[in-house]
Amino acid sequence: ETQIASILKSSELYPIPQSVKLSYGTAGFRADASLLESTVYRVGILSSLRSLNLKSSIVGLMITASHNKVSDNGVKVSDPSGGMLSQEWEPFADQIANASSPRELVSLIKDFVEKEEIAIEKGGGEVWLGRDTRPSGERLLRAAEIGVRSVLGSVAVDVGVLTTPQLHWMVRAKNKGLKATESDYFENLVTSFKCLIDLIPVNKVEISTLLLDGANGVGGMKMEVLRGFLSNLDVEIRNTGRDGGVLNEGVGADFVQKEKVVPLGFGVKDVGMRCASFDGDADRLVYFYIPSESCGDKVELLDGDKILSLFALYIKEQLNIIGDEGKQCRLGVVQTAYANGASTDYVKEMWLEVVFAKTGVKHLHEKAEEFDVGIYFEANGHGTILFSESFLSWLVGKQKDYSEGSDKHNAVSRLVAVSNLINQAVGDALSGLLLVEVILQHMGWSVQKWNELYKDLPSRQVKVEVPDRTAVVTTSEETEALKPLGIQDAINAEIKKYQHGRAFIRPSGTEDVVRVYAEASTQEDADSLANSVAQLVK
Ligand code: NG1
Ligand code: ZN
Repeated sequence: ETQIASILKSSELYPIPQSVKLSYGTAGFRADASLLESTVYRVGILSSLRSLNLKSSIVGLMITASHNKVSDNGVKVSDPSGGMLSQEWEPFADQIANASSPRELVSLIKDFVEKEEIAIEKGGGEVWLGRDTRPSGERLLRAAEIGVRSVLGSVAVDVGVLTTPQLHWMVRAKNKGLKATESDYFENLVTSFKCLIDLIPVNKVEISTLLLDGANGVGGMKMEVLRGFLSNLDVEIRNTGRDGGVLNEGVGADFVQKEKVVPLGFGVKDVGMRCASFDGDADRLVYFYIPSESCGDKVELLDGDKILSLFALYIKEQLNIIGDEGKQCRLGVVQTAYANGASTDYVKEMWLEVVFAKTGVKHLHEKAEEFDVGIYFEANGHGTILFSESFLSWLVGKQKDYSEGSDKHNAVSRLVAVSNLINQAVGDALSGLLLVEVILQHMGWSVQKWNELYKDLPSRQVKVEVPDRTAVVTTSEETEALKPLGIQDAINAEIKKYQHGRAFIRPSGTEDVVRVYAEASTQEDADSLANSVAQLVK
């Protein structure tokens, strides 16, 4: 058969490197870029099959390693809905990525096609390929194209350098029959942002400049474009990647959140200013400011939990304005074990439902979909707000019922605009930033005032390099370790020594490490608890 011949032939070009064992972890495959060509090629094949399996809906393939170092790269797949690849396909992804010969690869594909009843002979798959700014991206993108096209009759469309959420947004829009280019993406942000600005009751504050750390990656670059279309937002972009800085090195959301120190390019001159950081592919956003008592290196961090709290407050306010009918809306919050305990208490005090999911946005997203309005955030700044179709159409109906200019009409219009602004596919630093900015203007708040919503419990995260991270197995909520045997008892014994102590370990899904998280009533205690648990892991 020609199909088999086609895959056999192209796979000869991409032999699998010796001694790599890859797994489609928290966020696709990640590794040193030099090891990834065969993987990306194979994910290209998988993406074509996924598209064919879903009646030729468009699938996205993104080449990025997010916040990881510039010499790494990775690949992840966007389903036609704009969400992550269905978890049912992950085992197949693992199998083909690790197939040791072209023959084995072909036979795995053949079996899978039969099992899933994919009409491969019909052709017609379509895959959109995006990449971040990593130098290895272009070469890997070529490998993906060859993979996609080796499924005969499938087309690969190179959509260029994008943020991860842009690609997800475009895939989702295209499959809904909407306008789906990058300019449509920008236009949508600009229109809904302006709409929310126009709905601010009174302009209480003068808009101060926002300082943005672009992580020397794609996000800063895109923000420069977006800024050109926006009024009511004054943003100075640093770490754009053009001034010699290295992607994610001493910069970016992951660095700021984990180290709690200022990124390069920021310092004592910026004391008190409102600052934000993107990660390398702009699906994470955190805010911070440099407190006046610091010597310019420590930051006061406003992480994903604080962003979530701000969003929850604003949405709740709109629902309250709508009144009894608004209160029928099921507004819920999804967090992970990394959420600061103080944030969970805060949203519970607002009488919101809070549920917990495993680390990795695919898990949070799934749970957020169960609400009318589901807000999910990882502490690291990845998150968004999902609106159910039925709630959205209810809102649109109400927009007609209420008289224009009334408080209720305005509240409903704000919610509709939020649903357009905030990326419904995945967490998106650009759209998240615009929503934070508009809410702060709406409330008339400074970043300091926002930070006072609640006070974080001191926490510390460390990572431990181990020979085999899979030796650590946790419960489904990841708060307790089941293996190695006995380690949880030892961890519990450490926790007991501290006031408000909480700690857990889990194997990373994106790096070869075991992560340790600890919280306690003082920073010293949190540090010391994290360190003693790390000792147990070593
Ligand atoms: P791992 O490496 O599995 O901890 C990290 C983040 C996740 C998620 C993914 C994808 C932490 C503790 N973990 O996963 O939340 O964002 O990367 O980028 O921040
Ligand atoms: Zn990212």
